[in-house]
Formats: sequence, structure tokens, C-alpha cells
Amino acid sequence: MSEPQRPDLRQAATILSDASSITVLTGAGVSAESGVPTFRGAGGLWRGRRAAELATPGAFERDPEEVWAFYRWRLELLAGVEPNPGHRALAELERRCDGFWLITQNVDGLHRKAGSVNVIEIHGTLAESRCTACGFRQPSAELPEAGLPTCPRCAELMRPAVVWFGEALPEHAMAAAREAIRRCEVMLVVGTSGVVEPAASFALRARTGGARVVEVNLEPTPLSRVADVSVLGPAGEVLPALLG
Ligand code: BJW
Ligand code: ZN
Repeated sequence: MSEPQRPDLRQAATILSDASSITVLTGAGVSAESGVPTFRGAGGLWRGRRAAELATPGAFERDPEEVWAFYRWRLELLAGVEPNPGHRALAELERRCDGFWLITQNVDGLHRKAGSVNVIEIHGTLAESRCTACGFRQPSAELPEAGLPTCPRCAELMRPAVVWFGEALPEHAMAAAREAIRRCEVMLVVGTSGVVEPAASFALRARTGGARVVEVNLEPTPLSRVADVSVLGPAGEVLPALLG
């Protein structure tokens, strides 16, 4: 891309370089170029099912075997993927910026793997599982490869330590996200469809608090109306170009 010529990219780069505090909100799109399927795009299907349909307490209650098969598939997939230039650009942005927070809806751990430090995982993490009864947490890598995993403490069913629809987000993560939104001069929103609450409201909240908003996505989203500038393009190309 010959981005320096693109006015949207130039404007976004200026907004970011003028800011002394930046909060980033990422979604599945930032990991798409690492080979991680998104939820709502063409690749968001598993055995003909929408990924978001399986990420629900109802699906787990009805058919825990199927939901665990879906998550085991994702864990296997994640074992073989690496951060892409978009993740690495965000880690570099953190190194350049005095105040920096990265709020992610992703559960894939790729931001930390890329070197980001101040990461707030509002939808939990696939790296851990927790007991449905006593809350005991265990690295997902230690789960048996087949069968329904049970708790080493109380023998009840384990589940992935992620946040499903209708479940509350972890309070410590929400508190950290609120603080990050309150303190930022600029919010950079990357690769999210902007339809899942509460994250879908973060950009508006930042804007109402006086922050400028930059969006990076392949296509316009409901958040584009809130953004000062939307840069259309793949995060793995746009984010490195934004840093210059
Ligand atoms: C690229 C790209 C490239 C592609 N470069 N871009 C208010 C109003 C209406 C409803 C609600 C409301 N408040 C709460 C709700 C209900 C619900 C909700 O929001 N529903 C809506 C869908 C209508 N929210 C909840 O239930 C949340 N809980 C809650 O609010 O609880 C309240 C409560 C309080 C007290 C007690 C009890 C309850 C929980 C939401 C949990 C979401 N969980 C999931 C699964 C996580 C685990 C897992 O991964 O398995 O999170 S669902 C799924 O969606 C996942 C994602 O993090 C999340 C967001 O998806 P994301 O990241 O935006 O991905 P996509 O695929 O949608 O979009 C990808 C984007 O990238 C696209 O725009 C592409 O164009 C772009 N892209 N390639 C740049 N290369
Ligand atoms: Zn237990």
C-alpha cells in the first residue's frame, strides 16, 4: 500500500502521534491475518454452526460435548498461530506511548505473545479453564485430550474461562477498561464488528469523555459513525503503516 498518500491514514497517524495516552480496543479482526477465524465473517463457522451460537451457556448446558469439541479445535488451532504485524505494531505503540491500555475482546493471547503488556482481556482467555462448580482454574493445556474435562478438586464439569453471551464480564477487567476509557486522549478501535456489548459502547463512551476515535477495519461498522476517522484495510498492513 502507498499509505502515506492516503488522507485517512495520514489523519489517523497524526491523531495517534499527537496523543500522550491511547486506549486500543481490539476484536477478532486483528487476529484474522494470523489465521484465527472471526466470529461473524464468512470464516465464522465450525461444522456448519456459527461460532457465536456455541459461545453460550445454553449451548453448553444442552451439549457440553459439542461445545468442548469446538473449544478443543480452537485450542489446537491456537497452538499453531503466531502474532501478525498488526499485533506487533500495537506492542510497538505501547512502547512509544506514556499512557497505554489495550482492551481486547479476543481470548487468543496473541497480544501478549506479540509483546503487549498492559492488556485487559474482557472476554477472558482460552489459555485457562475453570470449574463450573467451585471455580478452580487450570491451564487448558493440562486438560485431557478427549472426554468431558472434570475438576481435579471437586470432579464437576470444567469449562473454558471465557465470557459467554448473557454472562457478566470479569469485574476487575471491566474496572480496568472503564479507567482506560476515562484516561485516554485517543481510542483506537481495531477489527471489531462493534455489535457485542458492553465493548460496542466503549468508543462512544471515550468520545463522550472527550477522546478522539480512530477505527481500523476492513469495512464500515456501526462504530464508524462515532469515529473521527475510519481507515479501511487489513489491520496487519494499516497498523504498521500508522506507526510510520
Ligand atoms: C478485520 C480483518 C482484518 C476482519 N483487519 N479488520 C445491550 C444491548 C443489546 C444486547 C446486550 C446489551 N448488553 C448486553 C447484551 C447482550 C450481549 C450482546 O451484546 N448481544 C448483542 C450481540 C446483541 N452481551 C453479553 O451478553 C455480554 N454480557 C453482558 O453484557 O452481561 C451483562 C450482565 C451483567 C450482570 C450479570 C449478568 C450479565 C457478554 C458478551 C460475551 C461475548 N462472548 C464472545 C465469545 C467469547 C468466547 C470465545 O471466544 O469463544 O466474544 S461472542 C464473540 O463476539 C466473542 C467476541 O469477542 C465478540 C465480538 O466479536 P468481534 O471481535 O467484534 O468479532 P466479529 O467476528 O464480530 O468481527 C470481526 C471484525 O473484524 C469485522 O468487523 C471485520 O470486518 C473485521 N476484520 N478481518 C481488520 N484483517
Ligand atoms: Zn471444582
